[in-house]
This record gives sequence, C-alpha cells and structure tokens, in this order.
Amino acid sequence: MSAPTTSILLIGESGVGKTHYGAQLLRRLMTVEGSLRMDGAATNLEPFEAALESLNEGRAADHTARSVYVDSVWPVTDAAGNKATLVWPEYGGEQIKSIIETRRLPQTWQDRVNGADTWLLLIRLQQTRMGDDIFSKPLSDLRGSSHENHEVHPSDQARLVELLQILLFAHRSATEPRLGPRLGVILTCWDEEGTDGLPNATFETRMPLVSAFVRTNWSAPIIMGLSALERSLSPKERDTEYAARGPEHFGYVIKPDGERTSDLTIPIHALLPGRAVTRQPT
Ligand SMILES: Nc1nc2c(ncn2[C@@H]2O[C@H](COP(=O)(O)OP(=O)(O)OP(=O)(O)O)[C@@H](O)[C@H]2O)c(=O)[nH]1
Ligand SMILES: [Mg+2]
Repeated sequence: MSAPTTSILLIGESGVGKTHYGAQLLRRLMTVEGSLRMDGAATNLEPFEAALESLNEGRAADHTARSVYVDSVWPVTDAAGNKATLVWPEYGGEQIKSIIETRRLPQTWQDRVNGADTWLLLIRLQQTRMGDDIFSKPLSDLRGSSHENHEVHPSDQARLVELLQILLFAHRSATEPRLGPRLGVILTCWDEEGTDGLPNATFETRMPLVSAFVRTNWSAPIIMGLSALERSLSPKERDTEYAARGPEHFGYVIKPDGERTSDLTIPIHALLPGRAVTRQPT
C-alpha cells in the first residue's frame, strides 16, 4: 500500500523564512534522526539547492523570485513506522501579497488550497507591525494623526485575517466544515524575539486579532515557535563558526508547552493526519 500523501499549504509572505525552514528541514530529514526522517528518494530538490549551499558556507540564502512555485516531494516515516509523502512547496512570498491585495485567488492557487488539508501559516513577529488603535492610544492622539494621512491601509493583522478568510472560502470545507484543513501556526525567527514566553501566549499578545480568528475557526490549532537558523546570517559575510559546525547543528523549535528542541521536524509530525484536530464545526 502506498503512503498517504500530505500536501502542505505553506502560507507565508515574503521574508517570513519559508526558504530557510524548507532547506533546514530537508537537511534534518536527510541527515539527523528526528520525529520524521526521509524514507526514500526526495524529488524536485532544485529550489533548495542554492539555499543548502549558502547555509553550508555560513551565509543566508537569497529571496525567492516572485514567479517561482515548485512542489518538492519528500517520502517520510516516523519512529513508529507511519509513512507519509510530504509535498513541500517553495515559492516567492509576493504571490501571497498579491492574493491579499487583489482579493483574487489565481486558479493555480485555488487548486493548491483545495488539494491541501494541512495548512502551515508562517508569521514572523518582527516583521508585523501592531498598529495603534483605541486600545493602545487615547482617541485624541489618534485623531491628530489621521488628519495628515487620508489614505487608509489595513493593518498587518487585518491582512492576515483577510487572507485566511479567502483561503477558507476557497477550500472545499467552506460548505462542509468537518472536512476543514488542519492548521499549524509557526512563529518564525523566534531568536529575534528574545522571549521566554510560550508560543501560544506570545501569539495572543502580539497578534490578538489573528489569534482570535484562528481560535474561532479551529478548535485546537498547533502553535509553535521556530528558529530555523538559530541566529541571523548575512547573505554576504560568512559565519565561519556556522560553516565549521554545520547548519544541521543549528535551529530549534519551541513546542506548545515551551520545551525547546532541535528537532525541526516536530511541527510537521504534529500535523500529519490522525494526529491533529480538525476545524471547529460552525
Ligand atoms: N534570525 C533569523 N533570521 C532568519 C531565520 N530564518 C530566516 N531568517 C532570515 O529571514 C530572511 C527571510 O528568510 P527567507 O527564508 O528567505 O524568507 P522567505 O519566506 O523564503 O521569503 P521569500 O523568498 O521572499 O518569499 C533571510 O534574510 C534569512 O536570513 C531564523 O530562524 N532566524
Ligand atoms: Mg523564499
């Protein structure tokens, strides 16, 4: 019997860390014993080759070109012998920006959304602004600023909620919530935060609107922190210590209970079918 295929819909705007997580995850699956490991030949690895090479040299990889969308196929197994075929995409994050701004889902994305029952939302907290509103500033202060600026931009949080709404509407579960996708929220570049807080609590404090939307639509979403690199790397200057020790010795995940582990496969393992809860019935 062939292994069930789990297509991951990786949702993340440009700069959240999709490529670096993909490359680090791939290397872990191939070389390190974790919750999941590679079980057979992975295909379509080209999009990650340059990133793997840069990390080997202790440098950060480049931004992914806007037009790229490639599915890599990774056969994996866990310690109990459960097998799955992961379809892991690599794409330029501007595609997500364009979906939010045009409020249109191209047919190719419509098919991906429908074909993926596991969604992984990547959020880099340092990249999201928390705009001032009446909860953070007196109304009188806000009134002054709006006079100078008549243009209204939705906040970063509103954009993310909008995006999730568009994707949920496009998913076949729109008419059958019990078939809803499993959701994991990964707070990336956790090392930049310098916090000891739990991922769950940090998500709620820093992104209250998105967190409330997620909790309303999913009964028990998996929320974890991730530092795929463990430290900042420059695209130009080599970090010689990084290169000498090897990128597989860097990176960690903060599990929902706050435990730190170097096993970068944990968030994916937790989301495999049968292990996670489905969408909240409405
Ligand atoms: N400090 C720190 N920086 C990271 C980490 N992961 C990625 N970065 C940096 O974040 C930046 C963006 O990461 P990418 O993986 O290229 O982001 P992306 O989501 O693929 O972006 P696009 O290709 O534009 O869609 C890069 O400069 C990385 O060096 C991390 O775990 N910690
Ligand atoms: Mg990229």
